[in-house]
Amino acid sequence: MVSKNLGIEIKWPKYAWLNGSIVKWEDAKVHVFVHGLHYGTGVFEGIRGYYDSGVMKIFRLEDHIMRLYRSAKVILMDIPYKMEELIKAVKDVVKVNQFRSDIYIRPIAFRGLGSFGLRATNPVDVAIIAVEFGKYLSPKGIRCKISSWRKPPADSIPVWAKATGIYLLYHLAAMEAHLSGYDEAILLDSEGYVAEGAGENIFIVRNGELITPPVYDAILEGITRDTVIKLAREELRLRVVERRIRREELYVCDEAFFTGTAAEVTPIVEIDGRTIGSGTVGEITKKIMDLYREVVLSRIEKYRYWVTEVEVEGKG
Ligand code: PY5
Repeated sequence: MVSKNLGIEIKWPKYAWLNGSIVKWEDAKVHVFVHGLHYGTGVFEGIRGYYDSGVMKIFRLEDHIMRLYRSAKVILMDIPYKMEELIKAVKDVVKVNQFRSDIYIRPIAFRGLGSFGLRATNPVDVAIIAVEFGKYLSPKGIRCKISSWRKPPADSIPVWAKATGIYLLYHLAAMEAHLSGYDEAILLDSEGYVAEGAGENIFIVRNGELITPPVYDAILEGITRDTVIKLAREELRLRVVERRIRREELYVCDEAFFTGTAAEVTPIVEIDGRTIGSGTVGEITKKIMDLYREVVLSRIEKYRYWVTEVEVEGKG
């Protein structure tokens, strides 16, 4: 059907963390009958680690782990570890792999093996995977397409939870955009307002102001979104407004960009065939991209509390 694999190629790491222990990559396995595989009953996170001379700088680790627990609560799932245990597990898996470049960390918790059917509350399996990972989308600017796949209304599947089942929608949206020759999808909500990208929050710039959909809309409460709002207000003294955005407003804005752990701050230079601003990286977008880079590398004292440093230099 789709002949070309459009995914990201990954070099397998040496180890992962599964249900309480570090295991060899080849042994990080679960049974085909796990509940999460069949019904999407899982929650996950995406966290970045930036390699900087012998140290892995993990960005907003605690905030990501906290969101994992919030997502689990929404889908009625208890994670069988304390938050501190998972934070330590992330550090352990990063350390043991002795990475020498930037990484992406994927904690995941899902209902495992036990009984069958939609009322099953099977024991929860937890894994933490870390892989070498570079850029996700081009920092030179990307071309987007409004997806024909919509966000569900507020009384449907909970988009606030970063739950595995919901990502079928985003997979379909991203595939549609790619198969139509675009880099990424933008999803509208059930009323037709702009929600977010397939794996990113969205911002526009109009008359020097930043505008982004509010968290009560059908979006994920992004940690990069929160970072950018704070940096724009506190460091760049910009006005940031959280309000609904119409599709037409996207076409005529001065600048637009995505935020996300994988996407970081990615400029959007075209939407549905309309050039955004000058068609290159906007001035405010550039400032935010540069500032974000400084912050994740813990070069700015005030925001060092967001960065967890793990020594990865060792023998071997
Ligand atoms: N919206 C959606 C639907 C997302 O999947 C993500 C993160 C974001 C917004 C941004 O959230 P944050 O800034 O907290 O990362 N997406 C994942 C990521 O790690 C990738 C999923 C494929 O960036």
